[in-house]
Amino acid sequence: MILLLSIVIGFSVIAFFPIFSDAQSEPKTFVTHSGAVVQTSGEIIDPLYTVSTVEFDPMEYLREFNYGVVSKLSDGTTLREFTIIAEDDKIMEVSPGVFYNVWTFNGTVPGPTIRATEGDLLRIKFINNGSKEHTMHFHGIHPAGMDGVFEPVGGNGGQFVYEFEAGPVGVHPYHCHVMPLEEHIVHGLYGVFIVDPKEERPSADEMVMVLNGLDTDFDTENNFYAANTIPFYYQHHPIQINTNELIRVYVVNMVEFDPINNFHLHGNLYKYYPTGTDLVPSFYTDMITLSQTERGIMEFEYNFPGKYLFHAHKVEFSEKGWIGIFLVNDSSEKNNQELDYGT
Ligand SMILES: [Cu+2]
Repeated sequence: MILLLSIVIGFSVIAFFPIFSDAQSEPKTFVTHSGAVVQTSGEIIDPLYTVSTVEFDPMEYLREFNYGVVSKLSDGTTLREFTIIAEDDKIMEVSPGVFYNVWTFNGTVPGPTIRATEGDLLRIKFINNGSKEHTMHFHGIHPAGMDGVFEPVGGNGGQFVYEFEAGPVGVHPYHCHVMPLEEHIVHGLYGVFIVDPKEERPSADEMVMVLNGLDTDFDTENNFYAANTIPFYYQHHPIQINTNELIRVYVVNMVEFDPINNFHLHGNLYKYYPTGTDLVPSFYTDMITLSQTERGIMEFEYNFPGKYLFHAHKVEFSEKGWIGIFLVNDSSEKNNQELDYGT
């Protein structure tokens, strides 16, 4: 009996040794599903329940463009400087009661929309405050050493400066390119990079939609889908636009695990510029299908006011969150109202 007991104790010590061996590290606070606050200095493989949370407002993200700190070089070139900080220990409540460990660029998923004009010089100071190695890999044209693949940036403050000329014109993704790549992308290390043509596109109400999926149980299948991270957000908070006003949507598909995604617009058709590299549209359609990191620019305007859905026509995706509404306000009515108020 004593022998058996000592075997059991011995086994327990071996089994739990990895936890106790880390006991000298800082205690961390976690919140369980029932709301209990737990402290442990043990190793947490995936810190789902840390109290360090991030907030994300899809309505703010939608029309927010980061042009960087702008200056001129002696040869007249525009220099745009950005600071991007990666972290990988935060959680976000992506849907009521659903907490997800997000890995972020500048605290959000997606990261900031970086915007420049073709030919500008971009200087991006990348700081990795995560615990794992991360990088920034931009789609587009740049030297090999700026590709963010073979230059992993160490965690806990590692730094790298990416410097390259903005190009080609279009809409491109950027994302971390550290292996396992799927893991680094699905946790949220991606964002949009817009390169404007030197001769500006016509003025429009512009917005960015990143189509993404959330694998909240880590089984390499998405449990939720969204435009801009929060499932059903734009259905509950319709995007307000005006009749007879040009709308330009920069759309990027970052869904992993599923081979395709798509974008269907109701009550209208849009001009579609694949990758945004051409100034002449390739299609006039109400439906595009996108594979991983495929992207483009959509342009349309509504003549009739009212509520119009937009969603994945892969219905499973729309039923799991990738659906929204454009609330089209009658711009002539608005003008009339303004006139009425004035008299
Ligand atoms: Cu990474």
